[in-house]
Amino acid sequence: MIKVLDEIHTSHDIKKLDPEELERLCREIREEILATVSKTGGHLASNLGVVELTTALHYVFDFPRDKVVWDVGHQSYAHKLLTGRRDRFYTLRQYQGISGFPKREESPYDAFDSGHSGSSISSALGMAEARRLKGEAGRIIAVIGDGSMSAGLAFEGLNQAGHVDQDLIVILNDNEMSISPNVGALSSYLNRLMTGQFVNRFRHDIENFLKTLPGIGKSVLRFAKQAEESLKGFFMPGLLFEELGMKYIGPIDGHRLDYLIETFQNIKKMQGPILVHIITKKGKGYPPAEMNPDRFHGVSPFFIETGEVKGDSGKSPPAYTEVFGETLCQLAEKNERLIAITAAMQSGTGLEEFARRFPDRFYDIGIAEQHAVTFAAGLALEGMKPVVAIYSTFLQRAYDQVLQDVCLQNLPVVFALDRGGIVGEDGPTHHGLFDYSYLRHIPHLIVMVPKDENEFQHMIKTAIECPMPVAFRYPRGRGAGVERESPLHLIDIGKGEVLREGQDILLLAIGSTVYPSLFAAERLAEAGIQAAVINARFLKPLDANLLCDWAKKTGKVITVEENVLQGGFGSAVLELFQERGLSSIQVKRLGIPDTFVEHGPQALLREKYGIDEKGIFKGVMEMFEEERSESTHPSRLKPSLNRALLSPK
Ligand SMILES: Cc1ncc(C[n+]2csc(CCOP(=O)(O)OP(=O)(O)O)c2C)c(N)n1
Repeated sequence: MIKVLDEIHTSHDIKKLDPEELERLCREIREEILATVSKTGGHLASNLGVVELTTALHYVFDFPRDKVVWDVGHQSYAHKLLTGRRDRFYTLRQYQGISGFPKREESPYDAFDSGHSGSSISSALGMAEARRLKGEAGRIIAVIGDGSMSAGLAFEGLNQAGHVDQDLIVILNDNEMSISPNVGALSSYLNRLMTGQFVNRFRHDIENFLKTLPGIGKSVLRFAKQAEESLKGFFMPGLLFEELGMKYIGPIDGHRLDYLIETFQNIKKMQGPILVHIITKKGKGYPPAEMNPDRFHGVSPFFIETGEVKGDSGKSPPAYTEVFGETLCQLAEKNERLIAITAAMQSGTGLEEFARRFPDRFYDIGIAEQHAVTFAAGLALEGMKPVVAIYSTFLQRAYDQVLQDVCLQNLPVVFALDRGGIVGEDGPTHHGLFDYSYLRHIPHLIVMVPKDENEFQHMIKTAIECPMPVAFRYPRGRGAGVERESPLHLIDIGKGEVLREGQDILLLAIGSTVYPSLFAAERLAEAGIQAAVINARFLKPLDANLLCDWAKKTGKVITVEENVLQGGFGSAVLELFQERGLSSIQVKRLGIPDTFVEHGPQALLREKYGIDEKGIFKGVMEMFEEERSESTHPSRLKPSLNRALLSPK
């Protein structure tokens, strides 16, 4: 049987479908997403939850003249399937394939590049304002989840949207989930709207209260009953949004295509800022994802029949995230002041066990990274030891709080930066390639980077016991497979380690580039080049004496880092050499050039950017070749000879 989806090449083709065909289309989209994500991995549950919403939007609105901005963008797969990318959908998240997030360069239907939560309302409002200023028509729609709505940025957008009274449609996709169940006051508020219990509970509480008042209680209660209708009116669903200046519509069943279409057709004719509250189920249509939406939020390739992840033998070395979670629990047993904070990434940062064992000392504060950091500052000020566990890419949002609220006051907050470096298939919005550069220059802050899981656990202990702000940064993926020593011990702050001696060149590595540098050094030895290898361990403070002594011994240095070169580890080494009068040392820096790194497998991208064993080997060989060719170049000949060559005959 021919699929309806086969006939959809642009958004306009959907408009020709009848209700029965639209329902079939939704089923086919779900099948296609499930079949693809089971092979490629990706954000399954969120996408299955918005199939009807996406279909209804494309049926009613005229994209790309109208625009839809997907918040985070992890739920845009159905949108991609309906906008001419079905043929390439099998390449989802693959190197040079379709991105897992909206990308303007990929399609004119992708209105805004996203990946981080909470930006949709602000960007959509900006577009709507621009349309007004240019006198152009077209509706702008922001689709935002209840989790992302807790981001400060989303509130900042709402605040302006209600105020400027601009035509803007905000669709609040409420599935009661962030990655884990959603938390916070906004989430409880939405919950009450959904169940309708808000009005009832409020009335019940008031009645009980009034009955307790001697004498006057009963008459007030009578009055209150008369006023019940107006009370109800006052506590109408959506009051919060109405107060912010939005027209509130909902809650609407987000899996009823007919309701959605009718609602969108109506609001298309309305003006001003409108908030449509829809209720959806994360993972809709695939029972394993419906039952475990957090496990299927972002998932590796899996077997559709069982939901089991493919190729996970469980025998590999532990992931850094696991080592972090385990070590933190171990330390928390002995330190009652140790507190863990996550911004809606409880499982992603390995804190599930901590949350279970130390519920009083665990805070999931929602998608609110800025708040996480300043909240930690307050805790530290009162003598607690807060650990903010956060992905490197998401701490970008809280740069000012790290600087202003923590480091300026030298407060002993610990930043556990997971997913540092290249993260792989999530791509440019998620690579943690900027943290060396955005942390290195902040006074008081110590920055550590482990080479393996053993060093990592000792670093965690070191950070917890340090009376200053400390960040440690570790990669996505598994450790090196080394033994983890017990008991944990402290690492000397600012001390690197020489892992290999050699007189020809110094390889200065940090974090994930240490082992590849060691392996490259072994290959170089076979080629007759003796390379020394130093594990810097500390990005800040650098082990200045050790680095300079060895640089003087070899005269040649290659720095290797999984970070952008601008302002990173290599830059720090160059600054050090300049300060110490070692400018004559030949330095080559390997790292990420001035670009945003695309999505693709970690190993492939590390190879592409020359920071794996092969790239380091090549970098050294080129340095020696350049030197050889330079030593025979005319400009390198003795000045007198050089002048003679240049002087006219
Ligand atoms: C600033 C930021 N912090 C954290 C994340 C990680 N993250 C991706 S999706 C998500 C949950 C979003 O929940 P919601 O908006 O309700 O969408 P749903 O997945 O439930 O559809 C989180 C925490 C992010 N993308 N951006």
